[in-house]
Amino acid sequence: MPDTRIADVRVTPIAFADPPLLNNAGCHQPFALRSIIEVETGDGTVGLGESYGSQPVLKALARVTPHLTGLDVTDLNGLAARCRTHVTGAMDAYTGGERLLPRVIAAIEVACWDAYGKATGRRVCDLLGGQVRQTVPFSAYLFYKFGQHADGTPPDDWGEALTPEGLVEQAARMKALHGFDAIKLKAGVFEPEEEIEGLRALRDTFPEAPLRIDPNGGWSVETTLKLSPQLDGLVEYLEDPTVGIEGNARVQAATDTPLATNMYVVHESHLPPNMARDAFRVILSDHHYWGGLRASRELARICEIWGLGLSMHSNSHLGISLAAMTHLAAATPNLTYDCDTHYPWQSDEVIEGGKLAFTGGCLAVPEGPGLGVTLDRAELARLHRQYLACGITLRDDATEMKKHRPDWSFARPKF
Ligand code: GKR
Ligand code: MG
Repeated sequence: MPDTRIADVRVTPIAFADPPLLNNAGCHQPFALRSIIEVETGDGTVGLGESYGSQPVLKALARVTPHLTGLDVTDLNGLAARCRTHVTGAMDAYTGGERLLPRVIAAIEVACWDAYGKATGRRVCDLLGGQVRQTVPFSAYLFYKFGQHADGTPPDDWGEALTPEGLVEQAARMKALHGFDAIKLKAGVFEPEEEIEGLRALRDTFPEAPLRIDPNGGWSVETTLKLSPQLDGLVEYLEDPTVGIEGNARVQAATDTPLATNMYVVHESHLPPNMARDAFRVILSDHHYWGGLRASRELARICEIWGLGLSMHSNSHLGISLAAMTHLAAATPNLTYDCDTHYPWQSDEVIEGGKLAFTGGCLAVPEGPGLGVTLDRAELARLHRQYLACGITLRDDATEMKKHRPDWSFARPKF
């Protein structure tokens, strides 16, 4: 029997290059932050996790990790209890307004699953209940974007995309490179009519592609009610058009197009009010903030019972997160839409063998035990140096946007 008790937990903050992508909150900074988690067991097995890299999450992880020694990697209840004890005090420090505890549990939990899989020769999707699909479909995630960062960093090779033509070009490239079927447009940036014009251009060019639009709560209820007839039949779902459960319930009552969310149903406490108000009919789950892979499987079951659609949200991320998302999706029977991923926007990588490759818009479950990926230690060290050098410790899209457009100001809803 392998010794699967935790002997050591290491957390390494990293920064990787990120293009100037636009959203309702502003513009992406030149570097995005992540943390790489290594859980080492008594027999020397190392399990991997990838999570947020902002200061509050790093601080909370630093509080918890010294207290995990001796815990079995299969004892997820024990992990949650220890995190609960040690994260509470740090919560006040988390200014993002997001819940820290499920993020911290998730960060370590994924590495525990990987360690257990590696120690026993099992894949994580098998441990999660068994593989129900050979490959996992992902969507082309389009962003309006500037051609270059404000700091003068050399331009990326995607170029500027601020018009319908720019979006079509971006989608064509994304499809040619990765074969994605569904297309998601990150919106809430320009006047909604302009963004819908972009969607129509995508529809004209890709008549078969399922489309989605995500203004991140950037539209008022009134604006959304006015525009939603134009979206009926054009999009497969409308993602977080306006703010909050109440506002979105008003929109959902007026349209047959399902509303989806990764903003307002992000914790179990949001599920009952969502069901009571029939606000969102699709949950875009994310194991990084739902408390990990086990909690995400439970969420999937809840969605199945209550007749909610289910797919996956993403943030800027690297290959360990993508591998975890793929194992989870492969073991989730009721995945009803193609998953989101920012992965094509990232050129840096922290796993051996470089970037994972999509085929026909889908990713096969990485081969091998656990998550099926291993750390490229030289790249980890380089991205950690990049973290130390870049000086970014918190994601701040608003400040970044003001460097490009000094008159810009944040508002949600904005239009
Ligand atoms: O990367 O700019 C972005 C996205 O807007 C991200 O922050 C969102 O969390 O992808 C996400 C979403 O679907 O809302
Ligand atoms: Mg979203």
